[in-house]
Amino acid sequence: MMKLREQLALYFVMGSPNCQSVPEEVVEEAIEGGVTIFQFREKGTGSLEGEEKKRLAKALQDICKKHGVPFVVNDDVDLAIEIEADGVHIGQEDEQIEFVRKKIGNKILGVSVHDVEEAKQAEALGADYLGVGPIFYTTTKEDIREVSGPDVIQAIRAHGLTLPLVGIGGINAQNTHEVIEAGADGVAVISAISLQESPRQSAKELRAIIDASK
Ligand code: TZP
Ligand code: MG
Repeated sequence: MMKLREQLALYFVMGSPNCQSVPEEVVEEAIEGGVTIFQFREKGTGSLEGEEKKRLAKALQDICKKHGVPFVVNDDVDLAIEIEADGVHIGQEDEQIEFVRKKIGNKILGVSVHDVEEAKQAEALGADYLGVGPIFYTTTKEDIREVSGPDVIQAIRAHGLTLPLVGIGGINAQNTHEVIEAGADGVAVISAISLQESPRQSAKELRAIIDASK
């Protein structure tokens, strides 16, 4: 199996509100284009709940399994455990890192951080990888903290943190190289894949830039 650091190269994050067409098709195409890890993030206006949410989660998980791509659930630790997801991703406002770790055992645990202090703390508390952002301005998430630019990634690396990490927020084909060059192992994107005319082609382009920037 690939190491987590390598699996984080092109991290596609998505839920049904982020799609213009059928979510299953978007995910399948994106993976065929070169996505290396997927996060189910069912949030925001019109998002599914309960059984409908679970049904979509399982359908997307099946697609990921078929392609050998890790399937991570955002926030919903109980859903992740119930459907035996590969991992969970939590933010600073979600359940405590130590508590989630106890619940999920050795599943992948990703934590969103905004600065060096949060990064240090998440590493110390047992995160497997960090999602750092928002790197650039984005309209995809409403309650974003201050935009940091790729410099925050450089600062985290300069403090000696070696944990695998991805940048997130406003990342696209034009600015991906800056994020990798700052020291990220990969980029996490929503709209740069989900809202493009061809998720497959967009993923393919991003993947080529990432591979060339390393
Ligand atoms: N966390 C920080 S920014 C963001 C999340 C989930 C949204 C990223 O979406 P996009 O479309 O890639 O800017
Ligand atoms: Mg969260």
